[in-house]
Amino acid sequence: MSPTSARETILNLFREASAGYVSGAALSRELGVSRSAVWKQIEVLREQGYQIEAVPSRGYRLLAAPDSLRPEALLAGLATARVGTAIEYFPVLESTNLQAHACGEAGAAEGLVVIADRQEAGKGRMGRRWESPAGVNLYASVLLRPDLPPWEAPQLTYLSAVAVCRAIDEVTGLAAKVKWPNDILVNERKVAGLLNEMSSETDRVNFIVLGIGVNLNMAPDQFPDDLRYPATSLAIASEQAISRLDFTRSLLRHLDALYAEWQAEGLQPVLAAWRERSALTGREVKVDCQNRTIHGRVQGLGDDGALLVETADGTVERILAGDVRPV
Ligand code: BT5
Repeated sequence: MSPTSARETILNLFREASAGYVSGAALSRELGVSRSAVWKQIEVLREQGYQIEAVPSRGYRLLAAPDSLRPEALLAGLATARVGTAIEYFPVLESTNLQAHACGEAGAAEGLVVIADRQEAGKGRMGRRWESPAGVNLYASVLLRPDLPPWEAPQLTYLSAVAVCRAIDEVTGLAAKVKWPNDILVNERKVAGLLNEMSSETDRVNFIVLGIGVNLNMAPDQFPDDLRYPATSLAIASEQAISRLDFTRSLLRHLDALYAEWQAEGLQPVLAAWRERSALTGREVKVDCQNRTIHGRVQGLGDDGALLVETADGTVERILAGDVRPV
């Protein structure tokens, strides 16, 4: 058993014991190692910020856990089938998408999740920047290897959008909405952004990286001044601190369930869930496409995921890529 999975098992046993004691003998039996080897891993957990009490006749007891996104904390009791089967955590990365892409090139299995506490060059779409301060938010990239032609890869953006909304609902009770194609809004402000990238052959996807950035505890003074769209964090919107660990575990579970549903039943259930949360349906918008700007009213989402916008002369435009804002 690797030291990381040993610590995952220890945290799992603490979780099962609620606030009770777990004996040193039980730990050494579960881990299949000596009691001094158990103690060594307890010391590592303490260095990571876990407060663990040791009482000679009773064993160990977890008093407080840090809001850590390390694999051992995330994986304990996670029980997902595919998303999060492996987790890599870094205190700092240029971009989790770049790291996950490199892992994909190197042959990593599907389900790998790359997480960073901070990004030095967090990527938005079209070369834009994603503000990624340390200690407050979630920056994650999930590696998937669906059997798919490249032109169908954008389907997975809808899947990650719905998963983020469900995690927001579950953890905060706030009603999260989706703004086509890749923004998640709370109270009309952007709280999360998605950046999905892929590696492909002409007719087959090698792998897809689902990049997910969620503003969890970001404070008002941590946002850049020149935002393209009004932004917020879940802590600002809900007026309470958000556990990064709870949020991330919830997100990985929803992603896992949606990915399984998508593979079994195709895109339509995901699109139905997306449509229910559409922030802009029925509203007047301006859409900036690469070479033109369209004004009109959002009708909804086509079955292929295109945004349908009805212009003043009654034409319905099918938009596959662009930036939308309400007017
Ligand atoms: C996005 O781009 O919304 C996609 C963001 C994806 C970020 C994740 S983090 C994990 C993974 N690894 C990466 O390197 N990236 C992904 P876009 O729609 O282009 O929005 C970018 C614009 O949003 C910027 O130009 C800013 O105006 C604004 N912005 C920057 N940081 C923000 C933040 N933290 N919250 C809200 N808005 C932000």
